[in-house]
Amino acid sequence: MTQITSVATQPIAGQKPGTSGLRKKTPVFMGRHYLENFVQSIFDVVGAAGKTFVLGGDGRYFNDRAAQVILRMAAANGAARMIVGQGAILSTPAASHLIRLNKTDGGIIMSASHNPGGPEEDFGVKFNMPNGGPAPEGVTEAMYKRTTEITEYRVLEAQGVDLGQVGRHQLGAMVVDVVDPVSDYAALMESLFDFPAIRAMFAAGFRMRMDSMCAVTGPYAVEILENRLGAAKGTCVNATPLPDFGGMHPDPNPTWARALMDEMFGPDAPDFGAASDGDGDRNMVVGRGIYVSPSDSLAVLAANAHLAPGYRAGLKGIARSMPTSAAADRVAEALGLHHYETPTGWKFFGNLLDAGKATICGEESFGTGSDHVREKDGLWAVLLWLNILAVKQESVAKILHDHFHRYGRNYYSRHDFEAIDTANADAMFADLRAALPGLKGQDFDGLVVTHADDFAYTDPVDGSVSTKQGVRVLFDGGSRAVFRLSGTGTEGATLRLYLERFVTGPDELGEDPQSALAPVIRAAHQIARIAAHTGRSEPDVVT
Ligand code: VG1
Ligand code: CO
Repeated sequence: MTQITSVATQPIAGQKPGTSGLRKKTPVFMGRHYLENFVQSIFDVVGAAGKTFVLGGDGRYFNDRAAQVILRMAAANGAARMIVGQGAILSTPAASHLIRLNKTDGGIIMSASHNPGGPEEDFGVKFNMPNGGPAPEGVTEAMYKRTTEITEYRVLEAQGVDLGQVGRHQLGAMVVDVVDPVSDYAALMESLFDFPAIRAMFAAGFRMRMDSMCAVTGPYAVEILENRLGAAKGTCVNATPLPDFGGMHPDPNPTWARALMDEMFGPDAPDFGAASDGDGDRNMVVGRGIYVSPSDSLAVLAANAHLAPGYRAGLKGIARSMPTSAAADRVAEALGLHHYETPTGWKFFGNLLDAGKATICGEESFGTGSDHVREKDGLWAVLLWLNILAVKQESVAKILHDHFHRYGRNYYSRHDFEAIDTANADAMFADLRAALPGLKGQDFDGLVVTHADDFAYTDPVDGSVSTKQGVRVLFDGGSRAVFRLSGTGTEGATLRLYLERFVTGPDELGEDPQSALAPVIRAAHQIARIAAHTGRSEPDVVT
């Protein structure tokens, strides 16, 4: 007999979801009642009785044990059925797809995404809605409020379910369906892209390197790229998900995906390179000898999406997060489409996608996706690039070059200053916000401020308002600096400084972004007095 136990608990401070779910150091998550309090708060807000949820994670340390706890709590809270990826594995986009495909009541994803994993690193939990997208702010706020009042949680006294075994299991009165994490997702990709054309390109000798960074996309990449599309064996590297991501930082950018960058800029570089993050929603793409910035990737994908069968009818609109460069806006304007500017975080795209206002969305942080799911999707972006390359029969370098000549170039870079003392970061933003009204008209190193504000967003679908989403300073000539504090870190504060400068062309299209942006970088440092507040004058990570 299985029995439901109510366990007395007390609120634990700080269980406030950030940009994407609740992320903490793994030992914090493994602490007494920590996971349980948060999961019970999720169920208290969304209700579990009689419902069906999807459950999976990126395979990081504690993923397997957390899954068993969540299952026993779901059963105790009266859930009817859980759909779980085999081994408790699901990439974030695959989870989003399963939520939609099975018309479930939502899903729980165990991931701290691009944050490192391991006993001393990070863990995370987020809830996705029945539309497959991350819970909006109103819902995560309610969950947080619940964590501040919680007095008990419910758990089923039972042995764990064998999650290694695909098929139907029973946990108390609840059904647990363990599913292959890859097959439904792979079928979705096959429905969107011209697999025969991509297969023909590989068969003709096209070479690629896909670096899964020992995180969740390995099995997906091997099945889709090597097995279904015929890419050479060994195309996929670091393709086995490991609990500590092999000690790597599973964040696909030029700093953390160094080995891929070296390969792509080396003497015998493949035609195309890509990497993805911990939970598989981010992507970095690289051509032979050329890096594609995420903002440019979004613009190129939007401009060429019609070459893929899933987007042949054209796009309904294009959305980007505010700090993302305006390169995609220029494509939207050329195509006569609406474009939208949202706060950082994929949850803000959900309503636009549901309402049919946007088809393609993107963020500067290596995230691109479309209305096929309600999350950003790393492999989707890689496959759309492959589809475009297969149809155009041109190199990545040529495609980018032509794109810049047609639309102009938005030079772009993000500078991250990590692990800043939180009080110092807060003081810097307080000063910056106080200075905003007086900035207009001021000259910083030859750049004159035309507009400065704290970005606020009114959702065009449900009218909800999100304030304090990043400080923007616009300069004459179309340059821009944006300041934000990260909402995904687990240690101190991280300042994100986003820099942009537009050049129409045809001259000056081939500069190094850091030198093209040098005046904007200097102005940004002066305006926010970064060194005075943080003691830092150089960023830790440049993307
Ligand atoms: C970062 C990125 C943001 C992204 C978020 C989640 O947030 O800037 O664009 O949506 O991570 O991505 P922040 O608050 O640290 O800037 V993931 O792949 O970590 O789910
Ligand atoms: Co991610």
